[in-house]
Amino acid sequence: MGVAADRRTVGHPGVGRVLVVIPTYNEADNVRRIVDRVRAAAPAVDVLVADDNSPDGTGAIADTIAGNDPRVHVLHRPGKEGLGAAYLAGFAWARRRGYDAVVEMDADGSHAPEDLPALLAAARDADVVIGSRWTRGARVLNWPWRRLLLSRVGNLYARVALGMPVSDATGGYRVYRSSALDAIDLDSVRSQGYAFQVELSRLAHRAGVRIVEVPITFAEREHGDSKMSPLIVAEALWRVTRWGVRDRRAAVRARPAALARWP
Ligand SMILES: Nc1nc2c(ncn2[C@@H]2O[C@H](COP(=O)(O)OP(=O)(O)OP(=O)(O)O)[C@@H](O)[C@H]2O)c(=O)[nH]1
Ligand SMILES: [Mg+2]
Repeated sequence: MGVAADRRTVGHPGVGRVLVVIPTYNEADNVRRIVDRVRAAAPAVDVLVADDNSPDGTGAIADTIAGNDPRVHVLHRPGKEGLGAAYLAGFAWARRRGYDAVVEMDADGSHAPEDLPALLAAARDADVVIGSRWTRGARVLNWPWRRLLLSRVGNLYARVALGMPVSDATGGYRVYRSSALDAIDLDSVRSQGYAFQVELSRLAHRAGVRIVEVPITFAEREHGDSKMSPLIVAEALWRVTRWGVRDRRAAVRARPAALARWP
């Protein structure tokens, strides 16, 4: 059976074998809930919990779940290295096993697994699908105004600085088809926090792959503690500014050649 036929008949219709990567650090109160919801919402997808040796025992809980469900897997990492590193390890895990698409999803319930079928439906005709909080039809529930403001301003800045037509470049609920991962040089990625999502958006945009956004219902976490920190915000601000400056310099350098060809 050829790859195209596989994609129609194996895994998620039109997308193929899908791995949902869920990075965890101290998500003992959330990991079982989120995995159960994913399995109920999209029974044909596999799940990989990428745990950074959480002191609260999240990894052991994930092992128990995986022991009872062949579609659930656990990647144990030695220590806390940040969201970006956990995702890169999860992507590599997926590619070694020939998955056709990977999904990024937080463990804390902010990304509703019930929205996953809509994201995967959009992935039939796209290389990257971004679950967006800031597109028509999206909803953000129970977020304090400071977080709303940070996300709106951060996304506006990223869009203007990087010239990307993406409304939620910092959002972490996404589908990457293997076509997108092939087009992006993942080895060059150094970002850790929100910057990781922006960097992958930027690389996908520059690679010219098809990016679509789908409205999601985003909810504030109910259990456990946030890992968001001023350092994570500062990293995103610094990196976006640096990429923006670098892109503008490159555009200016390219201009004389363009003028020489004119008219
Ligand atoms: N493996 C791993 N996962 C992490 C790390 N940091 C955060 N995570 C996970 O990444 C996801 C997002 O982290 P959150 O703490 O929810 O960050 P956030 O969504 O920006 O912040 P809140 O909105 O306040 O929850 C969660 O599933 C975390 O457990 C890390 O260093 N390693
Ligand atoms: Mg969160």
